[in-house]
Amino acid sequence: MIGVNGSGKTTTSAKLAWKLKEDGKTVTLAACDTFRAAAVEQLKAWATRLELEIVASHTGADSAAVAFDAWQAANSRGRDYLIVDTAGRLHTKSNLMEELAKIRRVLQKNDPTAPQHRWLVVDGSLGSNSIEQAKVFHQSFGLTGLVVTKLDGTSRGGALVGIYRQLKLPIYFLGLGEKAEDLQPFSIDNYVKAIFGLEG
Ligand SMILES: Nc1nc2c(ncn2[C@@H]2O[C@H](COP(=O)(O)OP(=O)(O)OP(=O)(O)O)[C@@H](O)[C@H]2O)c(=O)[nH]1
Ligand SMILES: [Mg+2]
Repeated sequence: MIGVNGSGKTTTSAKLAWKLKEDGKTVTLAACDTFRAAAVEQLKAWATRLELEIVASHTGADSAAVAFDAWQAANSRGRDYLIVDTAGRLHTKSNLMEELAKIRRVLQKNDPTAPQHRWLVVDGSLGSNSIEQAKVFHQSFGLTGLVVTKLDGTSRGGALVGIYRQLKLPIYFLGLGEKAEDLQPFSIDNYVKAIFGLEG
């Protein structure tokens, strides 16, 4: 999970892990935001509340080392998914972008195809600003998809059309609130129906 500060990465990581678990999959979370104070605690709190497995170190630890350990733990326990939460970063800050590349390299040491998905978490209430950010992340990391969050507010959904048209990346999930169950698989049919006020 990657994206700019506050876009919803940590919340989405927890929501997604919970959804997968509800679907009968086994999931490990990796707390790789070792940059922002309290970020590790935030994901740990989700993990405790939702009874999710988590691999975490402390603030200031090497995020790539956490990713490495988490991969090893998930693999040795035979887990289906490893979800890596990362620190919020501006696409213009090259040292932080380099840190993401390092996390990726370290995962690839274990599995050359990892991370199989690179999802950008985008705040859907920010409009065209998020499209520019997404383009840079896409150039750097080859995104495989998007999660668009905060679509429960008043700005509901209009931005999605622009994001979809310009980036041509699949939108996998929508964030529709702050609770675990507020993550909805994206479907164009349901989206169009919602815009017209029809039943999804
Ligand atoms: N209303 C609403 N709030 C959301 C949604 N997703 C996340 N939030 C809230 O947005 C705030 C930031 O969410 P985080 O998950 O911490 O965002 P982040 O990208 O991990 O932030 P950093 O790690 O600081 O970059 C929190 O208060 C979340 O509860 C959503 O879909 N709807
Ligand atoms: Mg976070």
